[in-house]
Amino acid sequence: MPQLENEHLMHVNQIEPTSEYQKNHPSSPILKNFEEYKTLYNESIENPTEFYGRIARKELDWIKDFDVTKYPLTGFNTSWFLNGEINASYNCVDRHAFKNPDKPAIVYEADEPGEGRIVTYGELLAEVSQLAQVLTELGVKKGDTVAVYLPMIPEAIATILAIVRIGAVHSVVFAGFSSGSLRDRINDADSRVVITTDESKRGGKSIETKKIVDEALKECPNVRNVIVVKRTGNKSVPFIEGRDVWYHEELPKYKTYTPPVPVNSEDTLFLLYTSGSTGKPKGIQHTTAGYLLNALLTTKYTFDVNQQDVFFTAGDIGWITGHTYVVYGPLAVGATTVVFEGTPAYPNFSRYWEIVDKYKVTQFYVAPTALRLLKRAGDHFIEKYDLSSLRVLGSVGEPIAAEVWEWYYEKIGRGRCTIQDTYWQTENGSHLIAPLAGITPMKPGSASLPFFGINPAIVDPVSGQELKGNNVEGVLCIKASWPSMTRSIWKDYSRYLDTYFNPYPGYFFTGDGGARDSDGFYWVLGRVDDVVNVSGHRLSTAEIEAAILENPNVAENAVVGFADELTGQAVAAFVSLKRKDLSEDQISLAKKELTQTVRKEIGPFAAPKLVLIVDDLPKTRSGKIMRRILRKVLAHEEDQLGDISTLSNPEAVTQIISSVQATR
Ligand code: 6R9
Repeated sequence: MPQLENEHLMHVNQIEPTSEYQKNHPSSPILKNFEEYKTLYNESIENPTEFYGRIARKELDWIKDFDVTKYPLTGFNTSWFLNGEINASYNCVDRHAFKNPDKPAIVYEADEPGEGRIVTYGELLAEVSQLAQVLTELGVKKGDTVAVYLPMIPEAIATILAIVRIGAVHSVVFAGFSSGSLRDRINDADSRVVITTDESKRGGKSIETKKIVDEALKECPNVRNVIVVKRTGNKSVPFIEGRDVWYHEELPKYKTYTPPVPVNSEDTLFLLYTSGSTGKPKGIQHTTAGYLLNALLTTKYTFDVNQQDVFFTAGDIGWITGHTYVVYGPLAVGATTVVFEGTPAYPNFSRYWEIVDKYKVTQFYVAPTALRLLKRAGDHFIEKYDLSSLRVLGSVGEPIAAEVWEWYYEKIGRGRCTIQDTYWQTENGSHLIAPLAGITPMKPGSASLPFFGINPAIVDPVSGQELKGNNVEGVLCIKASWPSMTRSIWKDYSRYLDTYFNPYPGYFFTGDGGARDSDGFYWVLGRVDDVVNVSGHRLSTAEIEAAILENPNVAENAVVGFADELTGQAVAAFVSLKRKDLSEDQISLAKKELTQTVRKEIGPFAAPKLVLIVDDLPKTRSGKIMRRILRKVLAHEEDQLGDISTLSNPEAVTQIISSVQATR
C-alpha cells in the first residue's frame, strides 16, 4: 500500500446521518437513501447526456427546449443544452411569484439588530422588473456588462436578477475591495454602468462605498452611469448630476412587470473575478443554463432544500458562495434566502444564532473561519438559543478541522443536524465534492463524495498519471466537464486553457492537493499554487506582491501564506527596502506603510499580518525567489530546507531564519 503523507488525517470513522434527521423531516428528504445516490451518481457519470437532459427539463423552465444536451468540442471545451433558450431571473422569480406571490423570497437582516425587512416573490418580481427597465433606459443591452458594488441588502439580489433579466452580464465586485481593485475589474469587464450604495454598514461602522466608487471611476472612462441605492441617507455623500441616478427615484417611473429576455443556454450569465497564480485577477465566465442548473441541483440535493425552507448562507455576494447559495440556488428552488448585512461578532457573538431562531432557519452555511471565531468566543453565546429549526449545517471555503467540525455538530447542530463540508471553487460554479444531507455518511474533515456528474481523479503531480484505487494522494483533478464549469476567462481563453487544462492534459486541474482514503472518501489538502486562503478569501500572493511594489521604498518582496489559528492562513511579506541604513523607528514606519499600501491597493482583508524587512531574499542562480524556503521557515521547519548551497545567496536564509525567530 502506498505511504500517504497525510495519512494521519484520514483515520476517521464515518458518522451515519441520524435517524432523527429523517424522523423530524417536515416533508420527505430529497433522496430515500445512500443507495439511491449511488445509482443516480453512476448514471450521471456513465450517461451524462441522459441524466442531465432529463433533469434540466424537469428542474428548469425553458423558453425554448435545447436540441443537444452536451456537445464536446476539443477536450474539455464542452457546451451544454445547446440551442436552448432560457432566462435565469424567470427561473428564480417569476415561476415562484406566479404560484405564490406572498411567499418570502428574501429575509433581510440589517447590520443593526431589529432592522430589516421581508421581500416576497411578488415584490421581488416587481422590483426586478422596474430595475430591468431602468437599466434598459440607461442603454444597457443584452450581452453588456454591469458592475455591482453593493453590500448585502435586498437591492443587491434585485440588481443581479434585473441585469440577467435583460440578458446583460453582471460583474459583482466584493464591496470590501479598494477603489484600485474596483477600477481594474470595471475596466477589464468593460462595464458601462455601476450600481452601488451611498454608504454601507457593517459591524456598526459606516463604509464610504460611493466615495470608493467615485475614486475608481476617475480612471474608468467608459462608465456612463452610476445607480445609487440610498442605504444610510448621509447628505454629504457626493452625487454627480448627469452621471449618478438614485435607485429609489428611478424605479417608480416604470411598470412592475416587464418580460424576461430570452438568452441562449451558453450566453454569459456573469463574470466573477478571482485570484490565480499570477498578479492579474481572472474574470471567471459562467454561462446561463449550466450554471443555473447546478446551482439549483446542489442546493436541493446537498442541503436538502425544499420550498418551505429558510436557507441562510452567511457569505457575501461578492464571492461565488454568495452568487450560488444566497442568490441563484435558493431562489431557483423557490425557497427563502436570508440576506445578512452584518458580521458574526456584532453586536455580539450570538448574532447568527439570533437570526436562526428569529427566522426559523433550516439550513445554515458558513466558512470555518467564522466557526473558529465563534468557538473561541465561548459557548455561552450559543446556549440560550433554541436552534431547533436547523436541519442542515454547511461549511465552505477552506478545510474544516475535525475539532471545529465536532463543535459545529454538537453545539450548533446539537447532534441532530447533518454537516455538509462542501468543496468547490469559483471556477466550478457549485459543489464538486460534498456529502448529501441525511444521505451520505460524514467524516469530520473530509468533503466526502462527488456530486452528480463530477468524476474526480487523483493525479500524480510528477508523472501526470491518474492514481487509481483507494489510498492515493496527489493533485485533485476532474475527468469530464459538468454543466456549471466555467467556459472561459474573460477575454483570455488561452489563459483559461493554460490554467485548467494544460497542466494535466485530459483533466480539469483544480489547483488543490487531494487524497482518496481507504473508503473512497476525498480529502482536500490545500492549494498547490501561489494562492493563499485567508478567512476563506482567496488571495494571490503575486497580486499582493505587486501591490507592495507600488510603495516607492521597496526594492523587492515575496509574499507567502502561513498557518493562523483564526484565519486559517495569514499573509507574510518579506520585503527588502531600497535603503538599507534605516533606524528602528524608520523600519517600523515602513512596515506600517506597506500594510497600508496593500489595504489601499487591494482591500483590508489582504493586508499582511506579518511584514519582515530583510536585506535580501533567497534566490536561485537564475534569480528566482525561493518562496518554498520562506514557507518552511514560517512553518518552523527550518530543519527541512534541503540543500541551500546551490542558492546564489545562501546567507540570506540565515538572516530570514533569525528575523522570523525574533517575531515568536
Ligand atoms: C467556494 C470557494 C476555492 C478554494 C479551493 C480550495 C478552498 C473551498 C473547501 C476548500 C477545503 C473545502 N476550498 N472549499 N478547501 N475544503 N470544503 O471557496 O471558492 O473562493 O474560488 O476558493 O478554496 O483551496 O481551491 P473560491
